[in-house]
Amino acid sequence: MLYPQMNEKRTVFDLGGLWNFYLGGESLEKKYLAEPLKNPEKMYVPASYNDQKADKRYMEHYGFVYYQRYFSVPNELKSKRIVLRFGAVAHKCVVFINGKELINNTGGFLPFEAEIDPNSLKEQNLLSVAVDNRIDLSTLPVGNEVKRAMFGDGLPDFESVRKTVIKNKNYPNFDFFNYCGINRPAFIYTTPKEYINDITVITEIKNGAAAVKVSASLAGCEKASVCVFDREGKEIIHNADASSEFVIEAPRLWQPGNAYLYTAKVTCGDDCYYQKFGIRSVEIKGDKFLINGKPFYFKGFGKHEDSETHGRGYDGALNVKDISLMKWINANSFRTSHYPYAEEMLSLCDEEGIVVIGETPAVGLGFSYGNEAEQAKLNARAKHHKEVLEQMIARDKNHPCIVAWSLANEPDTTGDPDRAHEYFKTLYDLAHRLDPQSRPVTVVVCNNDYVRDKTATLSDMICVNRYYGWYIFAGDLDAAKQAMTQEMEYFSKFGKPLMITEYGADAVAGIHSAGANTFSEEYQLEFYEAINSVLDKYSFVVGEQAWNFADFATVQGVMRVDGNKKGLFTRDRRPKLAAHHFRKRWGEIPDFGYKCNNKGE
Ligand code: GCB
Repeated sequence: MLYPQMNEKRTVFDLGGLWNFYLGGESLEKKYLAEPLKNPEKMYVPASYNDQKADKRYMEHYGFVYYQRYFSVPNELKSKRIVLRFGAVAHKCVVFINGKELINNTGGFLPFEAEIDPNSLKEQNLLSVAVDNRIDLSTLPVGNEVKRAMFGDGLPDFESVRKTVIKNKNYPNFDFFNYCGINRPAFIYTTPKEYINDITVITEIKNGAAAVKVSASLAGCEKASVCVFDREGKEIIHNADASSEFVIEAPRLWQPGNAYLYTAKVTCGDDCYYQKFGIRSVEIKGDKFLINGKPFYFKGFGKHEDSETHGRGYDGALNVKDISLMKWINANSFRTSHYPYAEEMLSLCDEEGIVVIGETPAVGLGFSYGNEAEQAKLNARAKHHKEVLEQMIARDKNHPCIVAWSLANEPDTTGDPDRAHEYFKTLYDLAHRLDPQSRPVTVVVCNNDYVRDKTATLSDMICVNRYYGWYIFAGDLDAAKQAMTQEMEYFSKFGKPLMITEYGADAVAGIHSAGANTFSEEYQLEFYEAINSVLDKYSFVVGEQAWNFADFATVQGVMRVDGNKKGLFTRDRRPKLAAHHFRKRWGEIPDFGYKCNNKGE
């Protein structure tokens, strides 16, 4: 799916800014879509709504909210194809224009769009969006469905409290705050009536040259042609046929930390689109992960789209800061844990040479729920999982920064190992079939009884989240090292590359302890020193991504001190003690050839 673009044939109008807003209830009320809201509040778009107001009703909301604004389209553009596009609205929404439904969407992390009939437009048009933030067993990410208080087992029966006092609310089966709303940029854009619908770029490096194919899916117009420009804007390929392959001699490669992007201008009839692309290869060979033929070592993070006030909303300045901090700490990569990130962030990573593993929003997956109704929800979720995988690859396929796909984070693959194997086999096959660049595919696992897992054999690279020294053996780093060693010994037998996609300990910034007690910055530092000393012993371990880049918001509860504090940076992006350890360590670990002999093995 192409990102909206302003060029000589296309226009884009940004719908960001102040919208009218109303906090609704559990059922959809069409009057708030069809008619202008009375005495509306103001809410900023793009951003989550939860943290924009002081009142906790916005944080605790369960159900629908309504957004409205007016827009106009200049008369001279009414002969064009006019499209309304949202980057992401979490989690379900219905969109009305002038009292009529235009589109609805399920899934909070990927774009969707619909054509607007120019004849339906007036001078001022009412655009309304109803957004539902509820999560359950059928959604991704997964929500639990118990109306329960945070009381432990074995306490008196609080049934009557549950029934009367405790409001319905979301119980995320995942560890990040369920920030919702119009989280990413919304646009109206125009194209000619006959237009370029999609572009796919495939590159192959052969004997120092690059074979490139830029194919276009066309709507109405016939036969597209391609010109390619280098980074300085010099035309290096003139009017190639979009259906055939051409060669770029002595290409400049896209490399981690040293990005180089070309631009393909695709023209068809009266339309054109400028598609950036990079030339790089990605491949798994034995137990190595190769980028441009060389063994790459992942140094970086699991992250979140999370910040004060914006919540999960798109914040371009913060993204620039985060990438700059990654360079400061000598990281080269991150995983889009636990959902596809904004397209704008991936474009930034393309430019900055940051390596990304793209993850679907499948977090919190279990496979064995009791009754029939729950089973039906699981089936709906399985279908949705395929849809989001398909949409994510369609959206992100051309980004050189993306080098692998993660199908899910920490599904329960050992409760019913055969069922999990069957479930993921379908998804692995689908991802391999859909990706024109054949990137490696993985599932990020974290099972305590990991020997029961049967999905590791399906993965191209094994990805493990592990918290020895925190959830298991908290405060005992000798035991943690031994348990980690035991697990690495087990996985070394698969003959595949393995990456630690999460490990970490909460550290509350400013808590210090000479004895390195849990929750202190010293403990977080010693935790990483201990676990890293184990990882360094195994050459099949091709990467370490600390959990997390920065502190982030979660649900309230006794497990979290004002959110998850496993960040190497605070939520406002100040480095903790352990950040300095990584800055030094990663400064000494090269991007390529770490733990390899001089043959790169
Ligand atoms: C995990 C999850 C991540 C959590 C983290 C933690 O295994 O993948 O979403 O935030 O642990 O800190 O507990």
